[in-house]
Amino acid sequence: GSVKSYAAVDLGASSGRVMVGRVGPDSLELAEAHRFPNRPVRVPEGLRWDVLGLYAGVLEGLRAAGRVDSVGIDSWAVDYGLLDADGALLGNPVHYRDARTEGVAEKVWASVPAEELYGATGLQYAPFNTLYQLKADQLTRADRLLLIPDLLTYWLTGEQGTELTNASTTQLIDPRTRTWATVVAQRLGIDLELFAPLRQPGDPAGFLRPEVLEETGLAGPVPVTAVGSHDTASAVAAVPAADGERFAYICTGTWSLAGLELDAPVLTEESRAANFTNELGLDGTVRYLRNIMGLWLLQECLRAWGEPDLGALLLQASKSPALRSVVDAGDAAFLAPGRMPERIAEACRDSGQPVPESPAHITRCILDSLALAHRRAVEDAQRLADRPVDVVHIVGGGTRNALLCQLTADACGLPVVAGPTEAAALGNVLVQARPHGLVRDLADGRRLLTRTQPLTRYEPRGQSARWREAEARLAGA
Ligand code: LFR
Repeated sequence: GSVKSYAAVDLGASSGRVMVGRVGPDSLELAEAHRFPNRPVRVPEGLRWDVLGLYAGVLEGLRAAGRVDSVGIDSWAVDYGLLDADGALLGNPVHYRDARTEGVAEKVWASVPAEELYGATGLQYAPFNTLYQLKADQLTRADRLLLIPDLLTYWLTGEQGTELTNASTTQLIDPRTRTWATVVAQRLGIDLELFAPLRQPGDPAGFLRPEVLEETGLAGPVPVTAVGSHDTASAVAAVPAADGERFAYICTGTWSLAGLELDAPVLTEESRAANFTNELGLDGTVRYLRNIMGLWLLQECLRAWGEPDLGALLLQASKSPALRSVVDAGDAAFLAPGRMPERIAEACRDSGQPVPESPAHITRCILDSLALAHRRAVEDAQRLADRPVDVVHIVGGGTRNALLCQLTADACGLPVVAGPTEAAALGNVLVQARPHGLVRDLADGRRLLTRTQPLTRYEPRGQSARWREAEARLAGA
């Protein structure tokens, strides 16, 4: 028939899921086949991903998904597995929150100054960019590096590649030419032969191996399609913007990724100083955005508090005094796990603000701070790219948090359109539907989303003076 089914594997920092998207000429439905936790593991040598556990979850999900016309995988960015000459994995992939990259960037900048690196790669500074991780690793036995989605694709199909949107987070891609930054790599002594050839979203990535078919009970052949394998690239592809709409987006989840979709990178010194990144999106686009700590701040507090009921906590937070204390939710000081309520309290104390004590007050502080960081990112992006917007789209897990959406509308002084929640999986599905002629391009996919996905609109409540005051308070701190 004309309706096709796609399995979208979407791996986030705290959970993985296999979703089944059914796409027809004028229909798009998404259902969950399997969801599993993603628990980073702390061993004596540091923080590691349980990548075999994730792969087992993927196989279980494919079994639950049943007959599909193709499979696509996206995940968080920057991390990778190293393989030996026989293609065997050398150790567990290191978690981007691991401390081994401390001080590495400074050493890299001694060879290629930060300004030059930004001019060549357009990537924000983050201690975990693949480039810095590579410089912290022992590579002597490594023959090949595969980014996480490419590693899982390799295990499914036996074929190796490096998908472009995720490759753009390595700091080894030139966002103008959309290929390897060979000069930078050379100057830093990084052998680009370590990487498998680049693959574009929409490219075929092989077929499920016979052993995988057997384990999942699927009948072959089942093709795997390269999608925007960086979860944020897939999520941005699923921003339900109307034709011609001038929009900013915020992809919410463990992180908030806030910015604009552009057709060319912004590589100015001002942009570097503001720590905006130029990651690559679908169809020649650039994801011009800033990383904000996101709901990680709340997730870590919930963990510290023994996982209380979130709904009740958010209700209390909504009744707590607004903007009493705010912290800089863009601050890399919040990157590492542990002691989050204390760290937030300390940040408030150090900046001379009231110290939030109760979980409700700390939660309110986090949500106010996130909304404020959203406001700053949306404003900075418009100014730095010279591209004004009329609306902010929020996609991802944070769309379930009505308070965060409303506060973001208030802080930005712009209407917020919230949804879809499973944006990354939808963006993944929409790319898989392209080879079947069901979706032509980004705009076509977005038309389908606006027609089929439930969206919630939040109007700003006209309190811009209060947000300006909070912003000034933070800047003065
Ligand atoms: C979001 C995300 C961000 C990236 C961070 C680390 O899931 O992919 O885009 O900066 O995780 O990989």
